[in-house]
Amino acid sequence: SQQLSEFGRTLTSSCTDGDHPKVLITGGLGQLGVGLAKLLRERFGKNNVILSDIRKPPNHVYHDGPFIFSDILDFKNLREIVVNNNISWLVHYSAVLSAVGEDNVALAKEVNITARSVPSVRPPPGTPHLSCVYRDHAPSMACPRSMQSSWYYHHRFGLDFRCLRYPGIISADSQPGGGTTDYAVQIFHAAVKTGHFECNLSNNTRLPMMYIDDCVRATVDFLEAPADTLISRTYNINAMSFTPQELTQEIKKVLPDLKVTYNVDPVRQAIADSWPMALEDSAARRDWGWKHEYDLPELVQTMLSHITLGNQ
Ligand code: AKB
Repeated sequence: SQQLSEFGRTLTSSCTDGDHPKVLITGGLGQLGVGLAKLLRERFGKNNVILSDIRKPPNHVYHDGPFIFSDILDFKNLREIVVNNNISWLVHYSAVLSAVGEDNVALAKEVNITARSVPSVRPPPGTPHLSCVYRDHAPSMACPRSMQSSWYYHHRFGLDFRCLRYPGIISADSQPGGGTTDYAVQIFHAAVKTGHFECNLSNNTRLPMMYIDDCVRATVDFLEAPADTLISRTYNINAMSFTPQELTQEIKKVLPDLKVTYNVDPVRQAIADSWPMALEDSAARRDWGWKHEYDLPELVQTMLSHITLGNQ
């Protein structure tokens, strides 16, 4: 055990920058990872936040900070990355989103369930303070199976496991891929570019949603919340709920000529119909002070000004 703690100390002194955590974000090139990395790098320094993904990143990602090409399904490699980089916070954003998951159930199971079970993330010897934060990929109210083994490792080995269940996340400069809530991002781009949008959910489908800045801020607050304030390890967060029709009406206040037609995708519609219309997040508000800042009008103003400016 002395050898192990020596090993831990060596890594600690050579790999951390002061008291900052060393963070690995898997699935880091997706809709959420780049935004989270930006905020964490401002706080902890660029080299203390590593992105990993199974895609080759655009060049600017290399300039923004460290990137590792890695397949989340290669558990041995993931453990090597954690140990070799003295990772103390693992943010697990790798996910196959809902609609793509329906098309490829085997892959969705591997990525969303197997890869999240702890053998891949259990703290290896010498990194006893590993924290894991998972993005739960489907806003179901049930505790997903993928979290159960993390609970076990929390109780058995003290793994500081935390899970945040997000609603559909809406962002201007990064695109979701293969989700059921994607329409709520695509409509803004279509509204600005062509003035016409064909929606793949029915006009009265109500789903929970959040602007990305709220999502990133919530995630950092949750990561930093003292462990003794967390009565649970799994929290929902929510900001607003709306239907395609309500979103359209709000966008039309700024772009009155927007025309929305409906061509319902049965797969996405069935998924949406199985989800709750809102996520109950009173526990997050009570235990670690979660509070959203963006409601529907604020979201629409912000999205349209980002997209319009980006197109100039
Ligand atoms: C999806 O639509 O799959 C995701 C989600 C769970 O909200 N955006």
